[in-house]
Amino acid sequence: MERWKWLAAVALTIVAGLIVVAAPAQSRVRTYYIAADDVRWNFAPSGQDLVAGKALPPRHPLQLGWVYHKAIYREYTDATFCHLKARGPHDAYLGLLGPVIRAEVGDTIVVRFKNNTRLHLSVHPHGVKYDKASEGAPYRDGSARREKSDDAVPPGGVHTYTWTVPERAAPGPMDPSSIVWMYHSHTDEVRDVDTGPIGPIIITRRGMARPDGSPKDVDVELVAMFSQMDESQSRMLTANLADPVTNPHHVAGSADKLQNANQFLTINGFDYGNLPMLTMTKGQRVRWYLLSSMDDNDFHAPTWHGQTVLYDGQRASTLMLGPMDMKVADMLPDNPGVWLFDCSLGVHLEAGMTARFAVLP
Ligand SMILES: [Cu+2]
Repeated sequence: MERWKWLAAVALTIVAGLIVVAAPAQSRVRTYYIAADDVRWNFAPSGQDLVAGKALPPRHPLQLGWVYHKAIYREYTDATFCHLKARGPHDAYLGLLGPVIRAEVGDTIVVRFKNNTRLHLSVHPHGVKYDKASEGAPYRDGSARREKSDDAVPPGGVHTYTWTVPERAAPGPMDPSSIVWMYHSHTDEVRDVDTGPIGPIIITRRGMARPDGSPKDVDVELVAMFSQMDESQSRMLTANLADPVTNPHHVAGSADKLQNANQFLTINGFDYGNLPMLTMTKGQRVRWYLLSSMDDNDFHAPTWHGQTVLYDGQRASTLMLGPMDMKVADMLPDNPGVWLFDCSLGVHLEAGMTARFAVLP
């Protein structure tokens, strides 16, 4: 072999080797089939205050009740959207949150979205990278007509959103091995979230994910969204007023008149301890993903009794969330028992922003 050919062969081998080493271990395309569905949602399905062990507070004369139509994101098994992906008992606590979308850095997330409601809705993510056809938000951004169909998917419509997960969507140097972002409808930003469609995206550091995307160094992951649901601002208010199931007392009035009596301070859509008991075992590595939504009252102070958490390298029992906040706290439960998990803002606490978690021995 001529000397130049031999050198070229060696150089090519080295370059190919470098490409193999530099490539992500196993970049995946993770596809989710998510529909927005109209469901009747009960903020307190037990009919009781399960933390205080007593009846729910009496209904205000202008309060419709505890059940409202909401548009929520639900996961289906495939593109036919015929079969709902059932949530296991361990995931029931996610309540009205949409499916947990997961990815490892380097992956691509594809959301095939179907709108089964009567409203125009979209899917807008935080953190991950998208182009204008996958942003899910209408505004004057100079985008072309063909890049607009993601902005507001009509009733019965479908749209495919594609998001990549570059390093800037990943846990930063001070973050733990995974972090949380949100996705939500953004056709009418504040009122969409009062209507219901919102969910978590969990991104795991490259090399730290199990095949399903969850972080290898965590045993239990819990997502908790602290949210004021203002049903007077919901885009389903008219439907709620008209439905005898959601309006059995025939309440009537404008959104302004109904506002104070129809606001709910919820964790994952549950009030007064109705969030299914969160369960963990002493010594497990537990990661809490804490979210808040975007109403005027969405300042929250999630507080754990009986244990502590590590947040941002600091030990804490209470954190502060502002609107659309997304925080991660790690817990090593060492204290078996049933413990309070609530919002420490007095007015929220009194409005039933309370839940419990159990640490098994
Ligand atoms: Cu609060």
